[in-house]
Amino acid sequence: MSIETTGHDHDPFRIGCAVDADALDDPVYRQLIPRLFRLITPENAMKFVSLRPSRDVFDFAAADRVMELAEAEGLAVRGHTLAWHSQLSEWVGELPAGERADVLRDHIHTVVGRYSGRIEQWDVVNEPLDDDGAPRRTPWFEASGIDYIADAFRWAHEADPSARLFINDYNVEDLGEKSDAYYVLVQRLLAEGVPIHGFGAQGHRIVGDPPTTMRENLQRFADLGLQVALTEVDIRMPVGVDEASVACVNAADLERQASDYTTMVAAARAVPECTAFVLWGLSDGHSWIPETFAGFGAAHVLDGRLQPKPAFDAVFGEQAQAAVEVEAALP
Ligand code: 9MR
Repeated sequence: MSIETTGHDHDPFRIGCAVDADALDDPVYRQLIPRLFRLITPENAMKFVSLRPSRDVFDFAAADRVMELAEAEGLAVRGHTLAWHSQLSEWVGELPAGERADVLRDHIHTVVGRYSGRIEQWDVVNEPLDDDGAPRRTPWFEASGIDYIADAFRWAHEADPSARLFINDYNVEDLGEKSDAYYVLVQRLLAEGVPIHGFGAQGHRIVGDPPTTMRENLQRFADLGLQVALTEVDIRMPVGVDEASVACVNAADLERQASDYTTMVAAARAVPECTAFVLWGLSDGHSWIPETFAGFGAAHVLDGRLQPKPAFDAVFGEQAQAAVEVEAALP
């Protein structure tokens, strides 16, 4: 499979996946990623808690491993994520609110600066709004109010003027209350001259409930001059166990899942400014879903034995070579 080189502002649509730095020790995992994907997102390695064991210490070991893979294989990287309320080191919450803005500025300058010129897109602020569109009461919000969002983008831009800077959230694929709130927020940030370049819709979905207005929704952000991306796609389904205690799924759900992936890929591809469609993990065996949603799983397009599911063709249909690449990577 040929891997095209990537530029910045006029990227073609790329299919990507989230990479678990620890799993890179597995040669099959390591080999399969560049065979299938042209873009990767570190799943956890660039989160605050991973990088910052204490205020004075930065630990870049896991993040650097993901960058080594990307650079060895010519893959674009989506950095994830700088200002988020989750996976935030406990010591941040213990700081007086007045010191937190300094910590965030230092964090963003150091992390974005370290990888300057090497990370194409950054999820600068992740999940800053609640489902009703109100600002989420995060430790960063408590410290600086809503201005922390603009500040974070400005600091990231100072540290790497070439990176495309995204705001990212879940439940914003379709038109609706939450995506409307983002639309208003992004317009305000742009009017204030804040360097924001992208809107990321995570795309965590449940089978049988595909987005219905995703193209229109993404296009309105694109029409503001932004890139858009599907940043963490998976489509979970109920998972049972058979008499031999083997996990099993309903065949009809696999077909519905393929149809839902088809719907999402088509809507994303229909927006010329959509630069990425990122699957969250490499397979059902590397997915956050079973640990988080009891009774659900099988959200990916590859199963736990790295075998393509019906949804695989929905995503890779235009690359007939993809299934051959999976086969070739298996022992
Ligand atoms: O996939 C990630 C999982 O390994 C972590 O335990 C979890 C902690 O919240 O975060 C997962 O990734 C999240 C992503 O960074 C932001 N959007 C929601 C994702 C699923 O929780």
